[in-house]
Amino acid sequence: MKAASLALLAIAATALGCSRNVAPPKVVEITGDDFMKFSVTSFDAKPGQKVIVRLKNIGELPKEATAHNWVLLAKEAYTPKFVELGMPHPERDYIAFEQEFYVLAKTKLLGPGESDSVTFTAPGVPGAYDYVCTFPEHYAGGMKGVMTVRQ
Ligand SMILES: [Cu+2]
Repeated sequence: MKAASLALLAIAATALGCSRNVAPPKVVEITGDDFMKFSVTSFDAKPGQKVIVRLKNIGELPKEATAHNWVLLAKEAYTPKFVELGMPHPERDYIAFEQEFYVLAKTKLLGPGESDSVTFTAPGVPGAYDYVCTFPEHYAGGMKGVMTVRQ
């Protein structure tokens, strides 16, 4: 998303916030590196809050060797199983078809230097929502985090 449209979004949301008491959008900047780590492993959001996650792959390894995405899962998902079932599906960014309904938001799979952002509405139900990188072995290597929804 372009900076100008993001600024407009922020202004619009702020105006909305004044009149309807809705939290302004939350922007979360996350990087992924060649060591299978997200720079942000936890953040909070309010129920129903608009959230913008921007992911950048700051690694240098070629995309075939290491790529990163950011995938937020429903609370009902069993995260290790979700990741495991996705591994045989590079053509689907390592997300199994039958598990896709657990995905609340996701970025593209990114090679070195690439970035992507995703805008979504935080769930209305408070609690802990896992996020992962689905590239094989990255979750096992620690490429994961938690978005906590609370008032
Ligand atoms: Cu990764």
